[in-house]
Amino acid sequence: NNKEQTYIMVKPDGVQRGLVGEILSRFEKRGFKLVALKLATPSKEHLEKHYADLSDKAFFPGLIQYMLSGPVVAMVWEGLDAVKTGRVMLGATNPLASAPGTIRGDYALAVGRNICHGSDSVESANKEIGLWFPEGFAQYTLLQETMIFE
Ligand code: DAT
Ligand code: MG
Repeated sequence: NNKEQTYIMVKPDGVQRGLVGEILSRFEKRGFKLVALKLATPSKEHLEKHYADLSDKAFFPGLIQYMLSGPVVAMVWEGLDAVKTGRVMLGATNPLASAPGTIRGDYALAVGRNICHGSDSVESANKEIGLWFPEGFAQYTLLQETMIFE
């Protein structure tokens, strides 16, 4: 089956605005399994690795500065099509284009303050999970799994 893991992060603005519980709750209620979670204060070098693909963009320094402005909540969610569905739940990168009902479409306005991050492919999910959770994480069975997955 297409059970995947995706890296989801509440950015500093999401933490400051008290949206951690709301974002967690949306993934929980959708039926995804929480497999890793921590509050983190990453270094500049760590964030530059996370956003390495964007290093030649004009907004890159501002992006790194914003990401350094406070703690983030790092998490890994597992379930059917978790990468693509996670992106749908976040909404478009620019909140002005995010549909209402998505996290960004409900809570954000500016592309440089868009509250949350989600992996854009299975390949980048694996890379990001390795970067943010080098310690690994425990596996467990979600007891309600037979009610969520066929
Ligand atoms: P996403 O976060 O939806 O995967 P991305 O990987 O293209 O989007 O960019 C990473 C982050 O960089 C994005 O969440 C916000 C910021 N960003 C992207 N495009 C931007 C732009 N044109 N101006 C300012 N910040 C931008
Ligand atoms: Mg991205």
